Amino acid sequence: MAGNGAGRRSRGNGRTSPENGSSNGHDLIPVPRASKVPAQDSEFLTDAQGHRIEHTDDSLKAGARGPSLIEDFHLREKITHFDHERIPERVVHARGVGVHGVFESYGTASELTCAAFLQPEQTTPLFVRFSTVVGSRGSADTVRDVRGFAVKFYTSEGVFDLVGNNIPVFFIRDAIKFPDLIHAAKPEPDREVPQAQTAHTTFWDFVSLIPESPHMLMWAMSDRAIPRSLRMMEGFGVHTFRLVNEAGDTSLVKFHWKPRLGVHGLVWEEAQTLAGTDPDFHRRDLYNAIGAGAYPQWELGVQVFPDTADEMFEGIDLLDSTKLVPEELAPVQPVGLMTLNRNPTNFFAETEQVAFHVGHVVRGIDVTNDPLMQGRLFSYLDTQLTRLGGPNFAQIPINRPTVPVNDNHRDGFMQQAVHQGRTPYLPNGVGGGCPYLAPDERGGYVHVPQMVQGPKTRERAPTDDNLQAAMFYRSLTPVEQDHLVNAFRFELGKVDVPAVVDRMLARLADVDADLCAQVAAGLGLMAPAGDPVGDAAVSPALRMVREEEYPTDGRVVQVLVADGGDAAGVQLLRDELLSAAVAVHVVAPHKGAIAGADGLELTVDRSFLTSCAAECDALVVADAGALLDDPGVVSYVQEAYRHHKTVGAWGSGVDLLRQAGIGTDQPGVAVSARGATKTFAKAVVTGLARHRHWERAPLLVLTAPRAGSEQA
Ligand code: HDE
Repeated sequence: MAGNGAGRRSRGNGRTSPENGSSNGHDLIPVPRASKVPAQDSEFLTDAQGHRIEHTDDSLKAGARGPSLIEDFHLREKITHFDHERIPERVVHARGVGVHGVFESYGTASELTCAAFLQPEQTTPLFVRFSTVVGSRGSADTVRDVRGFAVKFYTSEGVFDLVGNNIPVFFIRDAIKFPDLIHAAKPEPDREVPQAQTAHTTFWDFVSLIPESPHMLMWAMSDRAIPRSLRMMEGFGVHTFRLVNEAGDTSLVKFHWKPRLGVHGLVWEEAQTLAGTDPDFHRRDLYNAIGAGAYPQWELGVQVFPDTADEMFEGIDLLDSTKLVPEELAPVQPVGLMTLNRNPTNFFAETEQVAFHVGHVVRGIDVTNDPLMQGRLFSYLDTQLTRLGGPNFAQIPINRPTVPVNDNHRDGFMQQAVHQGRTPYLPNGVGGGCPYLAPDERGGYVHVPQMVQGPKTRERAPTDDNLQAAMFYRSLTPVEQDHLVNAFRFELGKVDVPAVVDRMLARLADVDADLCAQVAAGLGLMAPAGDPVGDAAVSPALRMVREEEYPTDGRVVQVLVADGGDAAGVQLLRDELLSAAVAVHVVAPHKGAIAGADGLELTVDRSFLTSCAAECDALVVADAGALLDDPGVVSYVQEAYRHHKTVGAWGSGVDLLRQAGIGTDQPGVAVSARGATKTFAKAVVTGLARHRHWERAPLLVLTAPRAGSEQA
């Protein structure tokens, strides 16, 4: 017997629930077929009505050459269903990839919240969908964009969705501006270009007119917006949430996901190359890593703030989603571990149909008054009605809670349940008062009774919009700043209305004078004099580039080799790297297999035609004379080196490095005089653990004269 609280005793009115099920519950009478959606359980091909089909290659025709007959019900059903296979893509975050996983609670949040899944020793299944924001469903993975980081926890108290991004702040402070922002960022409506890009006039026109945008723009122009892998991104709940514990005490928190593999970006040139050579780069990377057992992990953590009447912390407005709280002021306290460990078996059923909603919260977690969050609370439910064709999307398998449901909702398009009984309403007497209301102590959701009052107004709270933008820029390492400057140059370089560029430079001048001067120099313009932020605190936690070593799980090493090369050496290297959870791709002039000098055959994973250096984290040139003659291979190796990757070689491979102008004494360059030894493999792994060797790149700083300065 399922659902409906059958067998539970109600509190309060003293009535017991009906022994044989309620008069209004789900599936109380066994319904053999209706509760099981027919899909693929016949050994014979059938039509949707279960009729076995004896022929599906030719339509029913009057004679072998037609015409086709309209009475061919199999033809009509097949084509009709095909015609309706697509659903509307998401209006934003259309391109995404989903994966299953599990969350293990450390129990450290139990003082803060009564949410069951955050109590000690709780394990909760979940589904994550990562996404880009601007592009269509078929767009490339590696475009410069914010990444969605949405997690659906199937908790023992119902579904909790943490619908976040990989950037902790947002472009706007009020949901009413969201349609404007997205209209400006999406392809321009007259010609529908460009695809999946913010590098165009209307985006910069809009954001340069929005006072609160500079902080988010810094993040969006940083390498955070071109992640190396979805496995190497932080995640943020962005808004402040309110937690409630069993005693009813509340605190304000911001959620953070910290990846075990560190936070790493591509370099811009790689991102662009990959968009052409492998538009599915991130999707493939995640799928392959999970398939290979290199399960990515993130720690969930919270920054905790006292729930004061003004909802401020250290002068920072906790209801303003364009602000973050530096981790130096409020450290992130770990509360659990997420492991992604299972790829979906059907993209449409799971990744495409999953429906997240900021309003899917569980007892112990409440929303706040942030005007951005409030708008989202409306939007997510609303958008699914169109996208998933009606109000019954919670019955789609990927969206179903794992707990019994008895919602009194009835009917609607695509209703899957065969409801029983006469009383889908409350209160009722005829149905025995079922389903019962759950008081707080039986898990009923209770909103925090926060006092809210104020005049009706369309005002916005006062804030400093440039301070944290300056903090972000000034907190970065020089190499990160350099990338950010170049991103602004690229994006503004694609704007075809000069007044928009001038206005954006003026905005940057109010953030940081050097930043503005460098961007202006790249555009061949004077830097306007602004009113830059004076002293801004610096937050080292905002840096991606750190003096750390990271796990190498799922990293990719390409080994270049040709016929007559040291196949045994490649095999040894591959075994050593595999034991460090590193994937090895053998790249050779042709597909199939190469014959080593030692007579050993080596299977080739990619030819030079089907791979590029942007797809690897490190590159090793094996002892293979034939490669030396190919100038294409020289530039292939140069590209990996130019992108600061670990590069290695042995035997004649070392000559190829020299030919490419790569000094073998440079950081992150591993060469071996004794072939592919274990020590050599170890040096490659050590290099990989650094992600990149930025110290190889001297920065060339180009600065424009400033208006009003002597140079001008
Ligand atoms: Fe979303 N957003 N959003 N958003 N958002 C959607 O919901 C919206 C915002 C985010 O993988 C839509 O199901 C408004 C912030 C993610 O399925 C839609 C506002 C953050 C995803 C919507 C925002 C997000 C969405 C489109 C301004 C980070 C993908 C399809 C207030 C905290 C979820 C859908 C998935 C998707 C509305 C701003 C994250 C239209 C109105 C801020 C990760 O409902």
